[in-house]
Amino acid sequence: MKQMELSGIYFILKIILILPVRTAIYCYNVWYNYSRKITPSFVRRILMREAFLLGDYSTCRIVINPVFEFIDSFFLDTYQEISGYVTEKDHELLRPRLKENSIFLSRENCIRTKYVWYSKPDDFDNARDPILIFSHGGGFAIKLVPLSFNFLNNMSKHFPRMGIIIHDYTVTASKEGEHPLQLLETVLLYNYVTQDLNCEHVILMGESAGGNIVLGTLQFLQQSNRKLPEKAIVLSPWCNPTSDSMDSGIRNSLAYSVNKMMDGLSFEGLDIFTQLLLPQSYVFDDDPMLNVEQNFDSINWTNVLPRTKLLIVYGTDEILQHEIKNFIKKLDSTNSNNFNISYNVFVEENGAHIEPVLNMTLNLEKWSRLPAISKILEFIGSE
Ligand SMILES: *[C@@H]1O[C@H](CO)[C@@H](O)[C@H](O)[C@H]1NC(C)=O
Ligand SMILES: *[C@@H]1O[C@H](CO)[C@@H](O)[C@H](O)[C@H]1NC(C)=O
Ligand SMILES: CC(=O)N[C@H]1CO[C@H](CO)[C@@H](O)[C@@H]1O
Ligand SMILES: CC(=O)N[C@H]1CO[C@H](CO)[C@@H](O)[C@@H]1O
Repeated sequence: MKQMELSGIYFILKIILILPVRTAIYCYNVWYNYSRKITPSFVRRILMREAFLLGDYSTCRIVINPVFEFIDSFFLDTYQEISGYVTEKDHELLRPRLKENSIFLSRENCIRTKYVWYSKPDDFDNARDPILIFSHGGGFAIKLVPLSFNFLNNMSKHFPRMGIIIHDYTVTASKEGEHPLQLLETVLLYNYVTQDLNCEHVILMGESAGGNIVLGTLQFLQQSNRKLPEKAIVLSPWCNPTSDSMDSGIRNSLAYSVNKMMDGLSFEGLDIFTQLLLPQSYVFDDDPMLNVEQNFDSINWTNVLPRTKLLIVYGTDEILQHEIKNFIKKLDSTNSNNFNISYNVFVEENGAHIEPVLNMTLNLEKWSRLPAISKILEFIGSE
């Protein structure tokens, strides 16, 4: 306990003393070597990236998550809890991947998850009005980043008739958060929204690790013969969270040496998230619902795409773009009528990881005209 407190204090000291210096040096480097203008976005990217690297495995649990939860609580009502059991059909899908020590082997284990209505019109009509389920990112380990509230708030202003639910799934920074719990919790929430609330126009939205959860969930819903959501939006999805991109040499390629300086995410940071995520009691190496690009399952995606309209957004400054582009190519090669790169993909020029979610433009008019945002809004509003 004492040691944990100490490492928390040590982390905070480093944030105060080292972070400003590192950020200044890296910003200077981006300006001097790559001739990019240092915008507030660059300062934010580099601050986030370097702050995370000053911590270690325990930082998420002892500092970052408590601080984020504290700040989030000013913007959100209390989380509600729902619980349920894995159905027999779902269990059949999981069982081949479960090892002897998995807690999911028994169907007696109750699954619990938390969510909150971020926005709900007083006369919300379950049959007519759209409902958006938001799965936040943070490498499966971190809670909702408070910087997301500008995005969520303006989104709710722009679509006053749309319900927005934020999913507070169990993160890997807590001991019980082993994969595929995040997926099962998302399916549980989806069941609740579609069966208990009878919502008919569901949109799943996820950013980064949340994007991975959305892509896994779509496949799970399809394989378990559920009705799929009308739309899904993934922003900078982490496509291969447990595969090591070091092996493929991507990290050392020339293009990535530039992206590494520009992005808000680092390969070293991803490694920490991967270590926390690696399932102990689940066979994941060939799982198409986890490493969605590497283990791409074209048969299942051929069944998903006609049912769910998918939008993928990423930026050209991202270190994750290589696997996102490959994933898009694979989706495109299924030749679905409901997916083409010109409509279902938006590439943000000079955009970093999850840039649309973190953009701090306060004026609704201006915000809704930012290229990536305007595409997302148009997609949500489309028939
Ligand atoms: C791409 O999809 C959109 C929406 O489904 C459609 O309007 C458009 O015609 C398609 N474009 C091509 C080139 O197939
Ligand atoms: C928001 O996005 C626009 C367009 O990409 C960019 O010019 C602006 O600097 C961003 N603002 C912030 C505060 O992130
Ligand atoms: C027009 C409008 O409501 N814009 C809001 C976008 O979100 C930010 C952060 O919550 C608000 O400050 C703006 O007023
Ligand atoms: C390759 C393949 O068919 N993968 C899975 C797709 O979904 C079905 C169920 O709908 C599974 O049985 C397959 O294993």
